[in-house]
Amino acid sequence: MTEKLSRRSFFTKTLAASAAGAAGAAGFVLPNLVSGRETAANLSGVDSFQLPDLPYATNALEPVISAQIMEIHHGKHHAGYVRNLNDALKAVGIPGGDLGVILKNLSNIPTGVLARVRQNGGGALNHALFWDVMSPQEGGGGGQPNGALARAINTKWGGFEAFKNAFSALAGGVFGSGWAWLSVDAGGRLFISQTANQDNPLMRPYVAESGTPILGLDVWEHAYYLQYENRRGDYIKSWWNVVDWDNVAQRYAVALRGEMIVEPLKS
Ligand code: MN3
Repeated sequence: MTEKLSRRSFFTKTLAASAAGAAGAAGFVLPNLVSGRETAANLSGVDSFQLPDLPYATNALEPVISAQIMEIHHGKHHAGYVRNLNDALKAVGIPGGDLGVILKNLSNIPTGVLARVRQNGGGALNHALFWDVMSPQEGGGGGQPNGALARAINTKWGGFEAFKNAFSALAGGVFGSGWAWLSVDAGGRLFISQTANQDNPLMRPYVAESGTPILGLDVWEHAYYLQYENRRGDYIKSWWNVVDWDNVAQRYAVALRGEMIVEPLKS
């Protein structure tokens, strides 16, 4: 299977499930997913989710993120989350669906697989978003947002530099493994937060502040240690040079409508 096909397959499944879930109203009601135990037999050998391709070559983000890190991070870590998520869902007969919906409704997941779905579903979604909100510097990465997103950042933090400093401090302050996020809350307001492990702001009530993430920074050691060793602050400082603000702005516009882009935007 080519990389293109596996990417399209990830889209198709998440989008098809989104359409089904949309009928369930604005609250991201979990549609039928946990009533499908009888379909478990039909799911054997079927992967609900597939690893999305990187939207650029593994060396495209150098010198900010090395090709070696990208290869291991995407090809081993992200692939492992997707594989383990599929295994957990298959074990209870949940036929996949919209991963964003699943993570917003974790309390509906059977307790026997809840931890595995939370960890690996989070890992699967978080990394898909992470790859997508970055671009090579010559491909639009870095700089500053403009338009409505820039205005919202200015309103909340008083300027882009102040926002960057606040976000960087949060990311640098994650104890152990986790993420820093820029998200949109239910009232359409921006907020920044940090989460542990592979949690993300969708995971109400498991996170202190819930909303729709539009930008995430992975500060697990696997994201930077091979290149930056213990210097997480240097990794964070460099990372701003590959943030794709056009991508984040598109996610912001959709999040203001109470929806989330789960599938990568880049092809
Ligand atoms: Mn990671």
